[in-house]
Amino acid sequence: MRRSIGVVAITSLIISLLAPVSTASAAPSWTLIYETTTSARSGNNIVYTAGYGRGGTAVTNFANSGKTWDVIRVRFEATLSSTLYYTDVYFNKWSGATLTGLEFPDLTNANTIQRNVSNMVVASNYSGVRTGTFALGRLEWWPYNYGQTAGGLSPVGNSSTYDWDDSFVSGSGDHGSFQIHNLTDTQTVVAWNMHRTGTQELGMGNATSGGNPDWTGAGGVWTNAGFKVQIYVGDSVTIGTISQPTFSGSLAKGSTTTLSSIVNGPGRVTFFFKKKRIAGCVKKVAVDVSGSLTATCNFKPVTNGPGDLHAEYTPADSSYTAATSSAIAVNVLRRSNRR
Ligand SMILES: [Ca+2]
Ligand SMILES: [Ca+2]
Repeated sequence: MRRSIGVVAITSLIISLLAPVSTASAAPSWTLIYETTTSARSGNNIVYTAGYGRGGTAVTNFANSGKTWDVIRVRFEATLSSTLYYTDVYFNKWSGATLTGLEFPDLTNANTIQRNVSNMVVASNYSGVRTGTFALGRLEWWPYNYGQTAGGLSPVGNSSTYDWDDSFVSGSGDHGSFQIHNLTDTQTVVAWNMHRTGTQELGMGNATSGGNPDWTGAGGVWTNAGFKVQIYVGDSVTIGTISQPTFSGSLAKGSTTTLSSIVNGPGRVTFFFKKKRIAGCVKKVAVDVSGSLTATCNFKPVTNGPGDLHAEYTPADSSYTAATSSAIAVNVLRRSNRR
């Protein structure tokens, strides 16, 4: 019996050491920069929540922070049949994107964004929205009137309906479109159209009434009770961390001890003694040990005397930054045991 228990214990240890560590990239850290809870313009202007407007405290503080951003997120909330739903979408920043360019499009800033975006991630509590990660999405954001004809992007939509491929003319009218589409599934994800005073055309997923998938002309199905649209920018890169190396017992010349360090992301660890790489302790893969990504190696000092140990983390991919641990001062004892 004892033997079988031992086998089980060893087997489970091996399994835990070999188990793949989740390498899903960490959730981006988000900063809310713009928000509106008013679905209709006031005059030429989208009405922002105090502090989250154009040139507001939020966007100004973010700009002044010097933080980088590589993802853009839109959260949209509106009501259908007395239930408030949300859809939350993020996608990669495109080259040339600016903070002011992400202001809601209105007749004052004349912002227009008609483009495809990549790596769209969709979350929603409304069943009509397909959730998940999609390779390609499209934004149709402008303050003007628009037509059903294709706008010149690929893939091409239906030129007889208002859908994920329409066209606008700068300066023409003031209907307005703030739409996000999932091109992988050719589905409208969120729509906020008709920004004039009146009944806005709101929706999540493809339109469920009228002949236009993007809710154009289908005002009043979804209502602006609880209406909220937020724009966030985020950084999907996580700062890497690595703990100071630990070991058990005392270090002695000629004796083997196990060094270990914990990192916060997938990758490899190299251990150093007196700032030199330790043989056999180079690029050790961090594995999940009781929930912590831990790298270990055997260290057998060849000389005695004082020195310092530290470790360096090399991430598996660009979603984490490299890191160097603090050093720990140690004193390697003389060979203590008989040979
Ligand atoms: Ca169209
Ligand atoms: Ca459209």
